[in-house]
Amino acid sequence: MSRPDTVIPDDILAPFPIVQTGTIASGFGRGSAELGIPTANVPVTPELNQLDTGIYYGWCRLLPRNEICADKQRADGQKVHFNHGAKLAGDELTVFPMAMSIGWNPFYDNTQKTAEVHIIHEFGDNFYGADLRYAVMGHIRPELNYTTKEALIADINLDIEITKQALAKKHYKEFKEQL
Ligand code: RBF
Ligand code: MG
Repeated sequence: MSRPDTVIPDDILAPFPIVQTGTIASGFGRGSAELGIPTANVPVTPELNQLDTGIYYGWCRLLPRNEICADKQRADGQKVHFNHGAKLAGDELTVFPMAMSIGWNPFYDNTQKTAEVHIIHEFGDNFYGADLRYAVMGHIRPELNYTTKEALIADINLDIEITKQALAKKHYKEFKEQL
């Protein structure tokens, strides 16, 4: 299947917005290391499960959790430091646009459904274990498989551009203030 065009509606259409809060877990470590596109992995809630698997745009805000820092291990043994967002400061605590993937990552053949948020901002530090409050505002495209990593990266970059364009529209901008 090739990538279908994204239609950005002139209003916020049901079932959107879907507003959720979830604690950020560590994923496979592929987003940053392999793709250069870090993602915050959040729980697949029943509300997300009702959506078709695919790529979505929306708003999000990081909420530090008052918890003791701890190291956790990934499935591959790699250590991950959970600071629960203690290093976040200033504008890092404001609302950002996000491009979100919900599904099975066909390019990687995952056996578990995941929900991953790429926050469109460059952060100074990691924030594993922080909470993420987010609003899914609209649909971009279905999940696709790719023959190369570069093709996947190119499509994610296009998703990021579509997200910025969509959220610049009045009806979405207005919602930003509510998150
Ligand atoms: N993985 C896929 O296998 N197919 C996709 O079409 C796909 N689209 C994505 C779009 C966005 C905006 C993001 C953030 C991720 C996407 N991914 C996709 C998931 C990607 O493979 C995953 O983030 C990394 O493997 C890290 O877990
Ligand atoms: Mg991730």
